[in-house]
Amino acid sequence: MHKVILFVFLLICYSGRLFSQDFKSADLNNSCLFPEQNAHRNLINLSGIWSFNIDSNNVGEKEGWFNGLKQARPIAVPASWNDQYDELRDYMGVAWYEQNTFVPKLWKGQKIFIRFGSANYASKVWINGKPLGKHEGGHLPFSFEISDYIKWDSANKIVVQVENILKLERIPPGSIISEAGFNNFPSANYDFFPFCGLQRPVWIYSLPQTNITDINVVTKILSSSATVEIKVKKEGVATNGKLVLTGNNHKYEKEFSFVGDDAFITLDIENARLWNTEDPYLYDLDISLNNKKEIIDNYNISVGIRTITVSNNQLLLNGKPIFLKGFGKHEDFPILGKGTSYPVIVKDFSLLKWIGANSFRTSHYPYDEEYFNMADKQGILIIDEIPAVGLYFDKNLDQVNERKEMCKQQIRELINRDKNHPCVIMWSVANEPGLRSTYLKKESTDTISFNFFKELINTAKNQDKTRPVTLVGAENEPYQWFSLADVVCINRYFGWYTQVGNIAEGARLLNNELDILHSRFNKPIMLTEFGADAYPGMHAEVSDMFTEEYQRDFIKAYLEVLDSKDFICGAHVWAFADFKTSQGSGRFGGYNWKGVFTRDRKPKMAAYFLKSKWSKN
Ligand code: BDP
Repeated sequence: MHKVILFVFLLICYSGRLFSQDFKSADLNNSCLFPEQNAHRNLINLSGIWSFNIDSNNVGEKEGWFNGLKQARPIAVPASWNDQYDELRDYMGVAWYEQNTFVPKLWKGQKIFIRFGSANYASKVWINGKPLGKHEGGHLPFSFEISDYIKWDSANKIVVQVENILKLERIPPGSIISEAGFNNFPSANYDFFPFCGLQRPVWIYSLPQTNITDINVVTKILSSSATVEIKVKKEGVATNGKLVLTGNNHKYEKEFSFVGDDAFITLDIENARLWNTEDPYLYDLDISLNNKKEIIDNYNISVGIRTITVSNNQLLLNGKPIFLKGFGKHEDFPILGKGTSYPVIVKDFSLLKWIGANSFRTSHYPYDEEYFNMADKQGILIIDEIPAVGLYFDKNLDQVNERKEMCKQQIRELINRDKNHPCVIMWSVANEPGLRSTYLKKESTDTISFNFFKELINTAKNQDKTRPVTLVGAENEPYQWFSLADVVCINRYFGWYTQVGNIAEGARLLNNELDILHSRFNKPIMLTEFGADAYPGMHAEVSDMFTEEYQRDFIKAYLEVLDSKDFICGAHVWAFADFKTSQGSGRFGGYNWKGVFTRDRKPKMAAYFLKSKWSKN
């Protein structure tokens, strides 16, 4: 009898193992550098039409869909799945993608990886039926090594499970009930549509066995010269390397040796040509590894020599005060949803230049890496934000902690990805966090939220000692959080959500509050959001809410207040363009109409007003 029980027990354990596959979380060290094609490295871009199926009952894993989708329809990658088929618009569950591709035999013997620009929100990846790993968080890249799984004589089957179940403990939090201010569908605690899927390009790339795994560049400016400090990390047998920095009619060459896997090199640059918004000059840095005089790997990056600091109520670029003129934006466009689109990126930068802006915030999540390459080249400054929008504190401390750990993971991944871009001038660890009313504000709650943000800001500062860190605050939320930030960033809508229809009263309240914040913190203050909805083409002789005139007058009145204070370091209008939201009674047609450009990038009256103002100064 005992033997029978033991047998049944073992059978159950074994069949359980058949279904439970081992998924390791993606290793951050695999995605430090954007894949590059050169004499030693190779690249295949898997953008195109993939196969797709939704799995609303979540049976795919049990039924072995990772071996290939039996039923599927075409879907574009990169793009959100939501607007590619009508019935997918509001689908937030589990879905599967499949692509089959050869890997050239010439790549044999190299280290081969697959890299996802992002997968929103959580994903698992298989190749040729074998589990590779998993990743959580919807807007940052992750990679897995696939060298040992590749078939060289037939196509390789790549299958990805992506799910975007809106959950309270996620970043950003979904599925929240109206008490936090939102009552919308699909239900999310933030004001943009929860677009999902494989929204960024997917790459297969190769590296030599001995390769450069990471580069960290820090630039410093001395009185008449500058230094470029470079840390190179490698794996494999190389003991030496060489770097060449070229620019401004000079070439700086230096050979270096590794201590362990790291090498630190400092270059002194005489008469450095500094990177700034007027002259975004980029030097070219070429790093190579060599083995007995033969080059075995190299990597090329652009270097902008610049510093960004905060002092005396001002934000300083290269030691000189800079005023940030620009917008909060979204990755959002018809049909693509949040999918990467190079034409839209190019168009947005051309409009930023047209209007005279010098900056934007990646509200409310990290954008595609091409935004950063463009901004480096065009001298546009970026406040780089993790997807911590709609954070809230209530009595469920387990959920609060889960959100905190996910925020920290996203800070680490964000800085890992964007650290070498001169355009990135500040990290933002949250947008408009709030205390819920059920969470008794007088209790220990303030300590909990304060420590939460302290930990996030320290995480950013420990990883990057060269940039300011901030969090963006909403109306009526605790001021004490700002004591942790280098720049006080606030979003204000007096004259829109409150003091409705009364721009003058809104501007008066703004004026008063700015003075209070200044005397309390004595730090530079930035208005990271202010604006009004304008339905394109709606006009009135006396400006009424929702008309283009009201939006223009609102922005004008706010800018007048900001101009009158010398401690303001920036004004970002909300928003750059109209964007899709969940449905709600405050979101006419399922859109936020606060764009100064329409969703298809046509200027409203406010855009012409801003152009006339910003192009002048
Ligand atoms: C702010 C949010 C932003 C919203 C905006 C608005 O930061 O995401 O879209 O308000 O309501 O609260 O238009």
